[in-house]
Amino acid sequence: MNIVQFNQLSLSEAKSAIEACVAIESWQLQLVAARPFDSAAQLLEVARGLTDHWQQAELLQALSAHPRIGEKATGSQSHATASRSEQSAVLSADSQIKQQMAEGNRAYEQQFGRIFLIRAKGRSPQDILACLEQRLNNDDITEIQESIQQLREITLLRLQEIFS
Ligand code: 2AL
Repeated sequence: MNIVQFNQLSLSEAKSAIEACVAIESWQLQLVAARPFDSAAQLLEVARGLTDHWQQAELLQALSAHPRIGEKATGSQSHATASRSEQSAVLSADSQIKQQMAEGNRAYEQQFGRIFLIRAKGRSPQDILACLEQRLNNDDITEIQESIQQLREITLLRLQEIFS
């Protein structure tokens, strides 16, 4: 989609166009309300600014739409399609790495009470596993901030993809 088309959509059409980026309705509504944009670059800058205040509540909302790392999202909704594409390297990794990831996910969820989130695009399965093991050493506050940063990266990459 180009930015002129996005500017001209109705509110609900524009919200639908970007809702796969992140399951935080306030972010979707604020971004749509900030139209018109002069360029895709300006849209991305505004979109990034709207993530600045994200805290634990926003993280928990967004996690509901993310499969575990190493688990294939099901369905044809656009966020599931995006997830399958981001996780394609992980989903085709060898069974030993997948097994280690499943164990890491279990340890992470036991420790923090929510799922492990990482921007998978551009990372190898080995990198992801190393990050998972390293992040198990974080305290909860550090780990919330780290997860929010990963969520920002996923969100903005998805947005960039829509307007590329
Ligand atoms: C995901 C996902 O679905 N896409 C991505 O980059 N990371 N999931 C996750 N648990 O980290």
